[in-house]
Amino acid sequence: MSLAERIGLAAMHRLDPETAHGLALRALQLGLAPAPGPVTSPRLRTRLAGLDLPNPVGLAAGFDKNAVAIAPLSRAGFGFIEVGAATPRPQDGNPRPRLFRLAADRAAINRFGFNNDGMEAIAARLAGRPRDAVVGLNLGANKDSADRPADFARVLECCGPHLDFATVNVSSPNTEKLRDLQGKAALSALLADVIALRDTLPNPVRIFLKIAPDLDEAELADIAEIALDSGIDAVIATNTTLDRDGLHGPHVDETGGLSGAPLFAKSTRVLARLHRLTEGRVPLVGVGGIGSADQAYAKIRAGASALQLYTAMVYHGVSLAARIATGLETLLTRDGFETVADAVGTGTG
Ligand code: FMN
Repeated sequence: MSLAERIGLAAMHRLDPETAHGLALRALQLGLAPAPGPVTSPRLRTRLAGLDLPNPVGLAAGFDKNAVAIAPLSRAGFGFIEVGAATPRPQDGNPRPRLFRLAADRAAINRFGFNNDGMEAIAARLAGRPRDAVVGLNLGANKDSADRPADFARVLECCGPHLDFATVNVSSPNTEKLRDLQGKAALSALLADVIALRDTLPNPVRIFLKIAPDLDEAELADIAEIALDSGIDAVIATNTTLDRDGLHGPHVDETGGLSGAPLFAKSTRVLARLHRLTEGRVPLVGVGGIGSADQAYAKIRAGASALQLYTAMVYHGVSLAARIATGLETLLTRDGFETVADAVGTGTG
């Protein structure tokens, strides 16, 4: 991390976390954040569900909810970017405060509740996205919607022409009853509708499914079956957790989803389990608690074809993505892997 980034982060941590996040996005838009350009090499270049990535380190949903900083983020070293969640109508989300830093735990708790500018504003921004970046959108449903499954299809219809992939997010803990859509029957029906809509789009949009880390063994087996049968292109494991095990505080009693370091082990277990259950036949995106190249590598060895991160950047800056990609190259070289793909799932025994 550069001295300027270190000073910037120290100053940000004196502010309320949501205000600091707004400033970080503003700094990106103004070109004040690090922009090493795409970090890539023959070893790091990889494919995710048919998408060519310069490196496997992606930006997780929720950081750029309104798609305001895609171009600078794509210059910050990420191999791919997921924006959103977007809902059909604009939505304020839950009252503030709704984002908490747990610095002692290198973690965060959020209960934003899908605050966003709505699909039309987001589609207009996506239309101006850089074409050489890989960009996806996290699909959400309005809190007061009478038909939440239909919301996912509506957002996809509106924004799809500008996307490389779209993520069906039924795993946010911050919209009541949203996670009920992870049940087998509801999820199969929802994905069938989304895929039918996708097939009407002029461009090939990959459909990803993002799951919670709090699923039990039977629920995970159902997800694996759906992943194999529904025609989706990849699964993102995982979203934030409701667990509060082993935290040091403060803020541990806040409601919402926990992300960052304490999520690493749990989300990696779910990833490895899903890799085994699907016998490596469904591309997986590993997300949850990645803060170092070693952790990124562990997710790849547990079965991830690509990665995403968010919370560790709160503590280590946006330049972390480039540092992790560079560190991954070193680890792959050390262990004799010529490509990322060669290492996928090699640590699952
Ligand atoms: N995940 C989604 O699928 N949709 C969202 O809108 C979304 N918003 C988030 C907002 C915040 C403030 C945070 C911290 C996370 C959000 N996430 C969202 C979850 C992240 O995409 C990611 O799955 C999770 O934070 C675990 O990764 P991490 O430990 O690297 O942060």
